[in-house]
Amino acid sequence: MAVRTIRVIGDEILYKECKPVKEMTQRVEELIEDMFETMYENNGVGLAAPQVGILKQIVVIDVDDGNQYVLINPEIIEEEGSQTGQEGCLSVPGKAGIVTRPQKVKVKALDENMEEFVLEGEDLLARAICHECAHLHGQLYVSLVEGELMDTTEEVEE
Ligand code: GNR
Ligand code: NI
Repeated sequence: MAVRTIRVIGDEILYKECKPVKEMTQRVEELIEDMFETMYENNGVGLAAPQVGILKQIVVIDVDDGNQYVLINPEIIEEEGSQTGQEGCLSVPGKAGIVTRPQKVKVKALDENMEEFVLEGEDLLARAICHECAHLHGQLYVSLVEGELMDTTEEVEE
C-alpha cells in the first residue's frame, strides 16, 4: 500500500478520457488500495484514478456513510432533482466553488470483483458520484462553477 502523488490542475492527464477496465488484475487491486490510502491521507471523500495519473475508469468514494465504494466503469443511469453547494477537488488545492448537481443519482458500475451493481446516492454521495465520474471523462468541477472560484487557504499578513 502506498500514498500516491495527486496530479493537480494544469496536468494534461486530468483532461483525458479514461479507458474501461476489462479484468481485475493484481495491479488494479493495488491501485484501488492505494487510491483509498491516498484519499484518506488527503481527507478527500472521493478519488478518481486519473488524479493519481492512471487513465482507467476507477473511482473510490467514502462520504462517511459506513461504506467504501469502488466504482469501476461507472455509468450514471438516472438523475433526479438538484442541489447547489460548495465543491472542492484534491486536484485543485486551496480552492472551492459553487456547483449545481443532481440531488439524487443512480449509478451502474462494477465492484472490485467485477460484479455489476447499482448504487443510489443522495446529497453529498450524489455530488461525489457526479464529481468522480466527471474526472473519468477529463472534466474538472471548475468548468461548472457558478460565480468565482474561492480561495480556501487563509492568507495571514505579517
Ligand atoms: O474531497 C473532496 N471533496 C468534495 C466535496 C464536494 C464535492 C466533491 C468532492 S470530491 C473531493 C475529492 C476529489 O477531488 N475527488 O475527485
Ligand atoms: Ni476531484
